[in-house]
Amino acid sequence: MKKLVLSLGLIIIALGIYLFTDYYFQNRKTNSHRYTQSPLKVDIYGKQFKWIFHYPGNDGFFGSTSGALITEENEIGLDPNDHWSKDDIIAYEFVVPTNAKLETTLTSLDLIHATIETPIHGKHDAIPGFKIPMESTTPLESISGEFACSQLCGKGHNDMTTTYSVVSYEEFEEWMNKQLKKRKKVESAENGTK
Ligand SMILES: [Cu+2]
Repeated sequence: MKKLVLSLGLIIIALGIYLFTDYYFQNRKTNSHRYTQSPLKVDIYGKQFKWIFHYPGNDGFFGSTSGALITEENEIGLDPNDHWSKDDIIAYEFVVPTNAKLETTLTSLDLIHATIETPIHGKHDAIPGFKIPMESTTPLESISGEFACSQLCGKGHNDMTTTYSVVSYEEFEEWMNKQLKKRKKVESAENGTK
């Protein structure tokens, strides 16, 4: 009887160690981070002849946008006075971390464009006046490639291409910070000339 209790105890301990290490290494392997839990949101805009990516920044909330605010410099009409816009990022390449829940919307600022299918985003039309929502999960491994327009949209159609990159969470954070610094620099230069 004593032996049975002892071996049962050992089995339970061994099982515990096995489950813990499995959980621990699984977590490390999949590189869990904030966007593993709550989705990273990106609003994607097509415009002759480029792609524009609006990230809500660290606070996770998009600053409001308005057609009335659209200028050559402020292409999506981001409201600089909305406090949610303070850390927003406008990028011209699609960068996401590995193993992230991703929620995107797709729209167009002029006529109909369309994305191509990539490992992070399906093929979809970008239609003016509509924000088409899409959900996906990004790959576990770093990967990059072309993000192009698949709708013949004018004479610059072939130039309407940029890149997508799936990078580690740390690299993604670094990229976000760099983009934000770039934006602040441009804004303070603009304010300086006013
Ligand atoms: Cu296009």
